[in-house]
Amino acid sequence: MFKKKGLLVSAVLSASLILAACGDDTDEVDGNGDAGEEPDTTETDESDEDDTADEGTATEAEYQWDFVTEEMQGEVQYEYAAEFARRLEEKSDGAIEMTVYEYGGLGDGVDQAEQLMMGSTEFGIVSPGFTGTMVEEAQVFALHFLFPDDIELTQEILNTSEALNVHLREKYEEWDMTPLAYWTEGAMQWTGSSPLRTPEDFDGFQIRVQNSPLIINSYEAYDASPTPMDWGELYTGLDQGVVDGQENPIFFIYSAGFHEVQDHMTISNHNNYVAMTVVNTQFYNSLPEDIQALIDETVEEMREVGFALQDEQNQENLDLIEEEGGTEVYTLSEDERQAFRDLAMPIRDYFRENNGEDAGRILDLLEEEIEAAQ
Ligand code: 6CS
Repeated sequence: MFKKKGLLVSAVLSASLILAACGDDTDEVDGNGDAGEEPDTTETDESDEDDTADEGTATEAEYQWDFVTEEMQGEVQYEYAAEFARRLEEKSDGAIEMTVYEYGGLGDGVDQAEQLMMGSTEFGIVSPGFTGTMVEEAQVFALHFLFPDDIELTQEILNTSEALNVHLREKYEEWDMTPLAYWTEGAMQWTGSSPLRTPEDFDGFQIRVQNSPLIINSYEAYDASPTPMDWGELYTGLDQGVVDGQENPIFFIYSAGFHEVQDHMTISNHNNYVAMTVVNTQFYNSLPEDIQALIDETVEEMREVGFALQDEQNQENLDLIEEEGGTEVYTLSEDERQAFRDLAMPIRDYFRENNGEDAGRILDLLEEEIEAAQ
């Protein structure tokens, strides 16, 4: 049976935004921050006090942190964060307790990034597209055909790149967000209400994009009409023809139900969906070194967990889309991809010139690193 998850998500998001509007999420940045919203997993207590528990009451964790994600339970980001929390709680013998939030629990993607920046949440998974109007250089991830098609190699570059892990990290830290890891959620594919095989197919095509100026530029290069929208509204937007199509990794296309309201899916691999594990910078710097070490160790362990999660879900969900049969799946040939690549390449120079003082340095170095890795 088809899930109308997109509709459900819109309702959850609206309800949580009302809750958020009633709450106070301006807590101080400390080792015990709490966004003050209703958690949807483990229980937390508002008290920041240390743990001399009264007789007869359970001992409270010394650190109570929030971890916000942009996806729902069962999806890659949420499962990553839940496993991250479980490992950190175990390593700290219960001194750390984390509350993991699904998408919508603390607002939309842009709200979540802003809360991380302000320190009202400590940890989050952030898609660079939602910080596109803050960290200009982070829009490097919007560039089509930048990373290799080999997704394991792409992950290796994300793990080791100096351009990203040193220079881009510094740019994020100017906004009080420290990306601890960049990781792939899979190659991006297009879905549409009409076939998408040539750049001409994008002429006037209304494609939903995340709110990142360079993603918009990238689709304007194909003469499309890019429309920024949060994904909570996307199912309905596609269903009602507000937009004609969208881009995402396959696992998400299926789990958000977009295939239910799209007749065509194009395996284009035109970009890689990169997510970041982010911690508020001031909060992280305020922690004792042994606690920072536990976090760092968990980040390292989670690299292969995250990769395996997306790999499994992307493969399984492609099979499910094909089995359900309502969406025609078309794989672009290399020649067809080249036509898009030709139009996408000049956007790199646009990025160098328009996306912050370090855009050129970061892209040049990243291109060298990608070249060397191949
Ligand atoms: O398209 C989006 O906005 C959503 N896509 C994914 C793969 N994760 C969350 C994000 O918000």
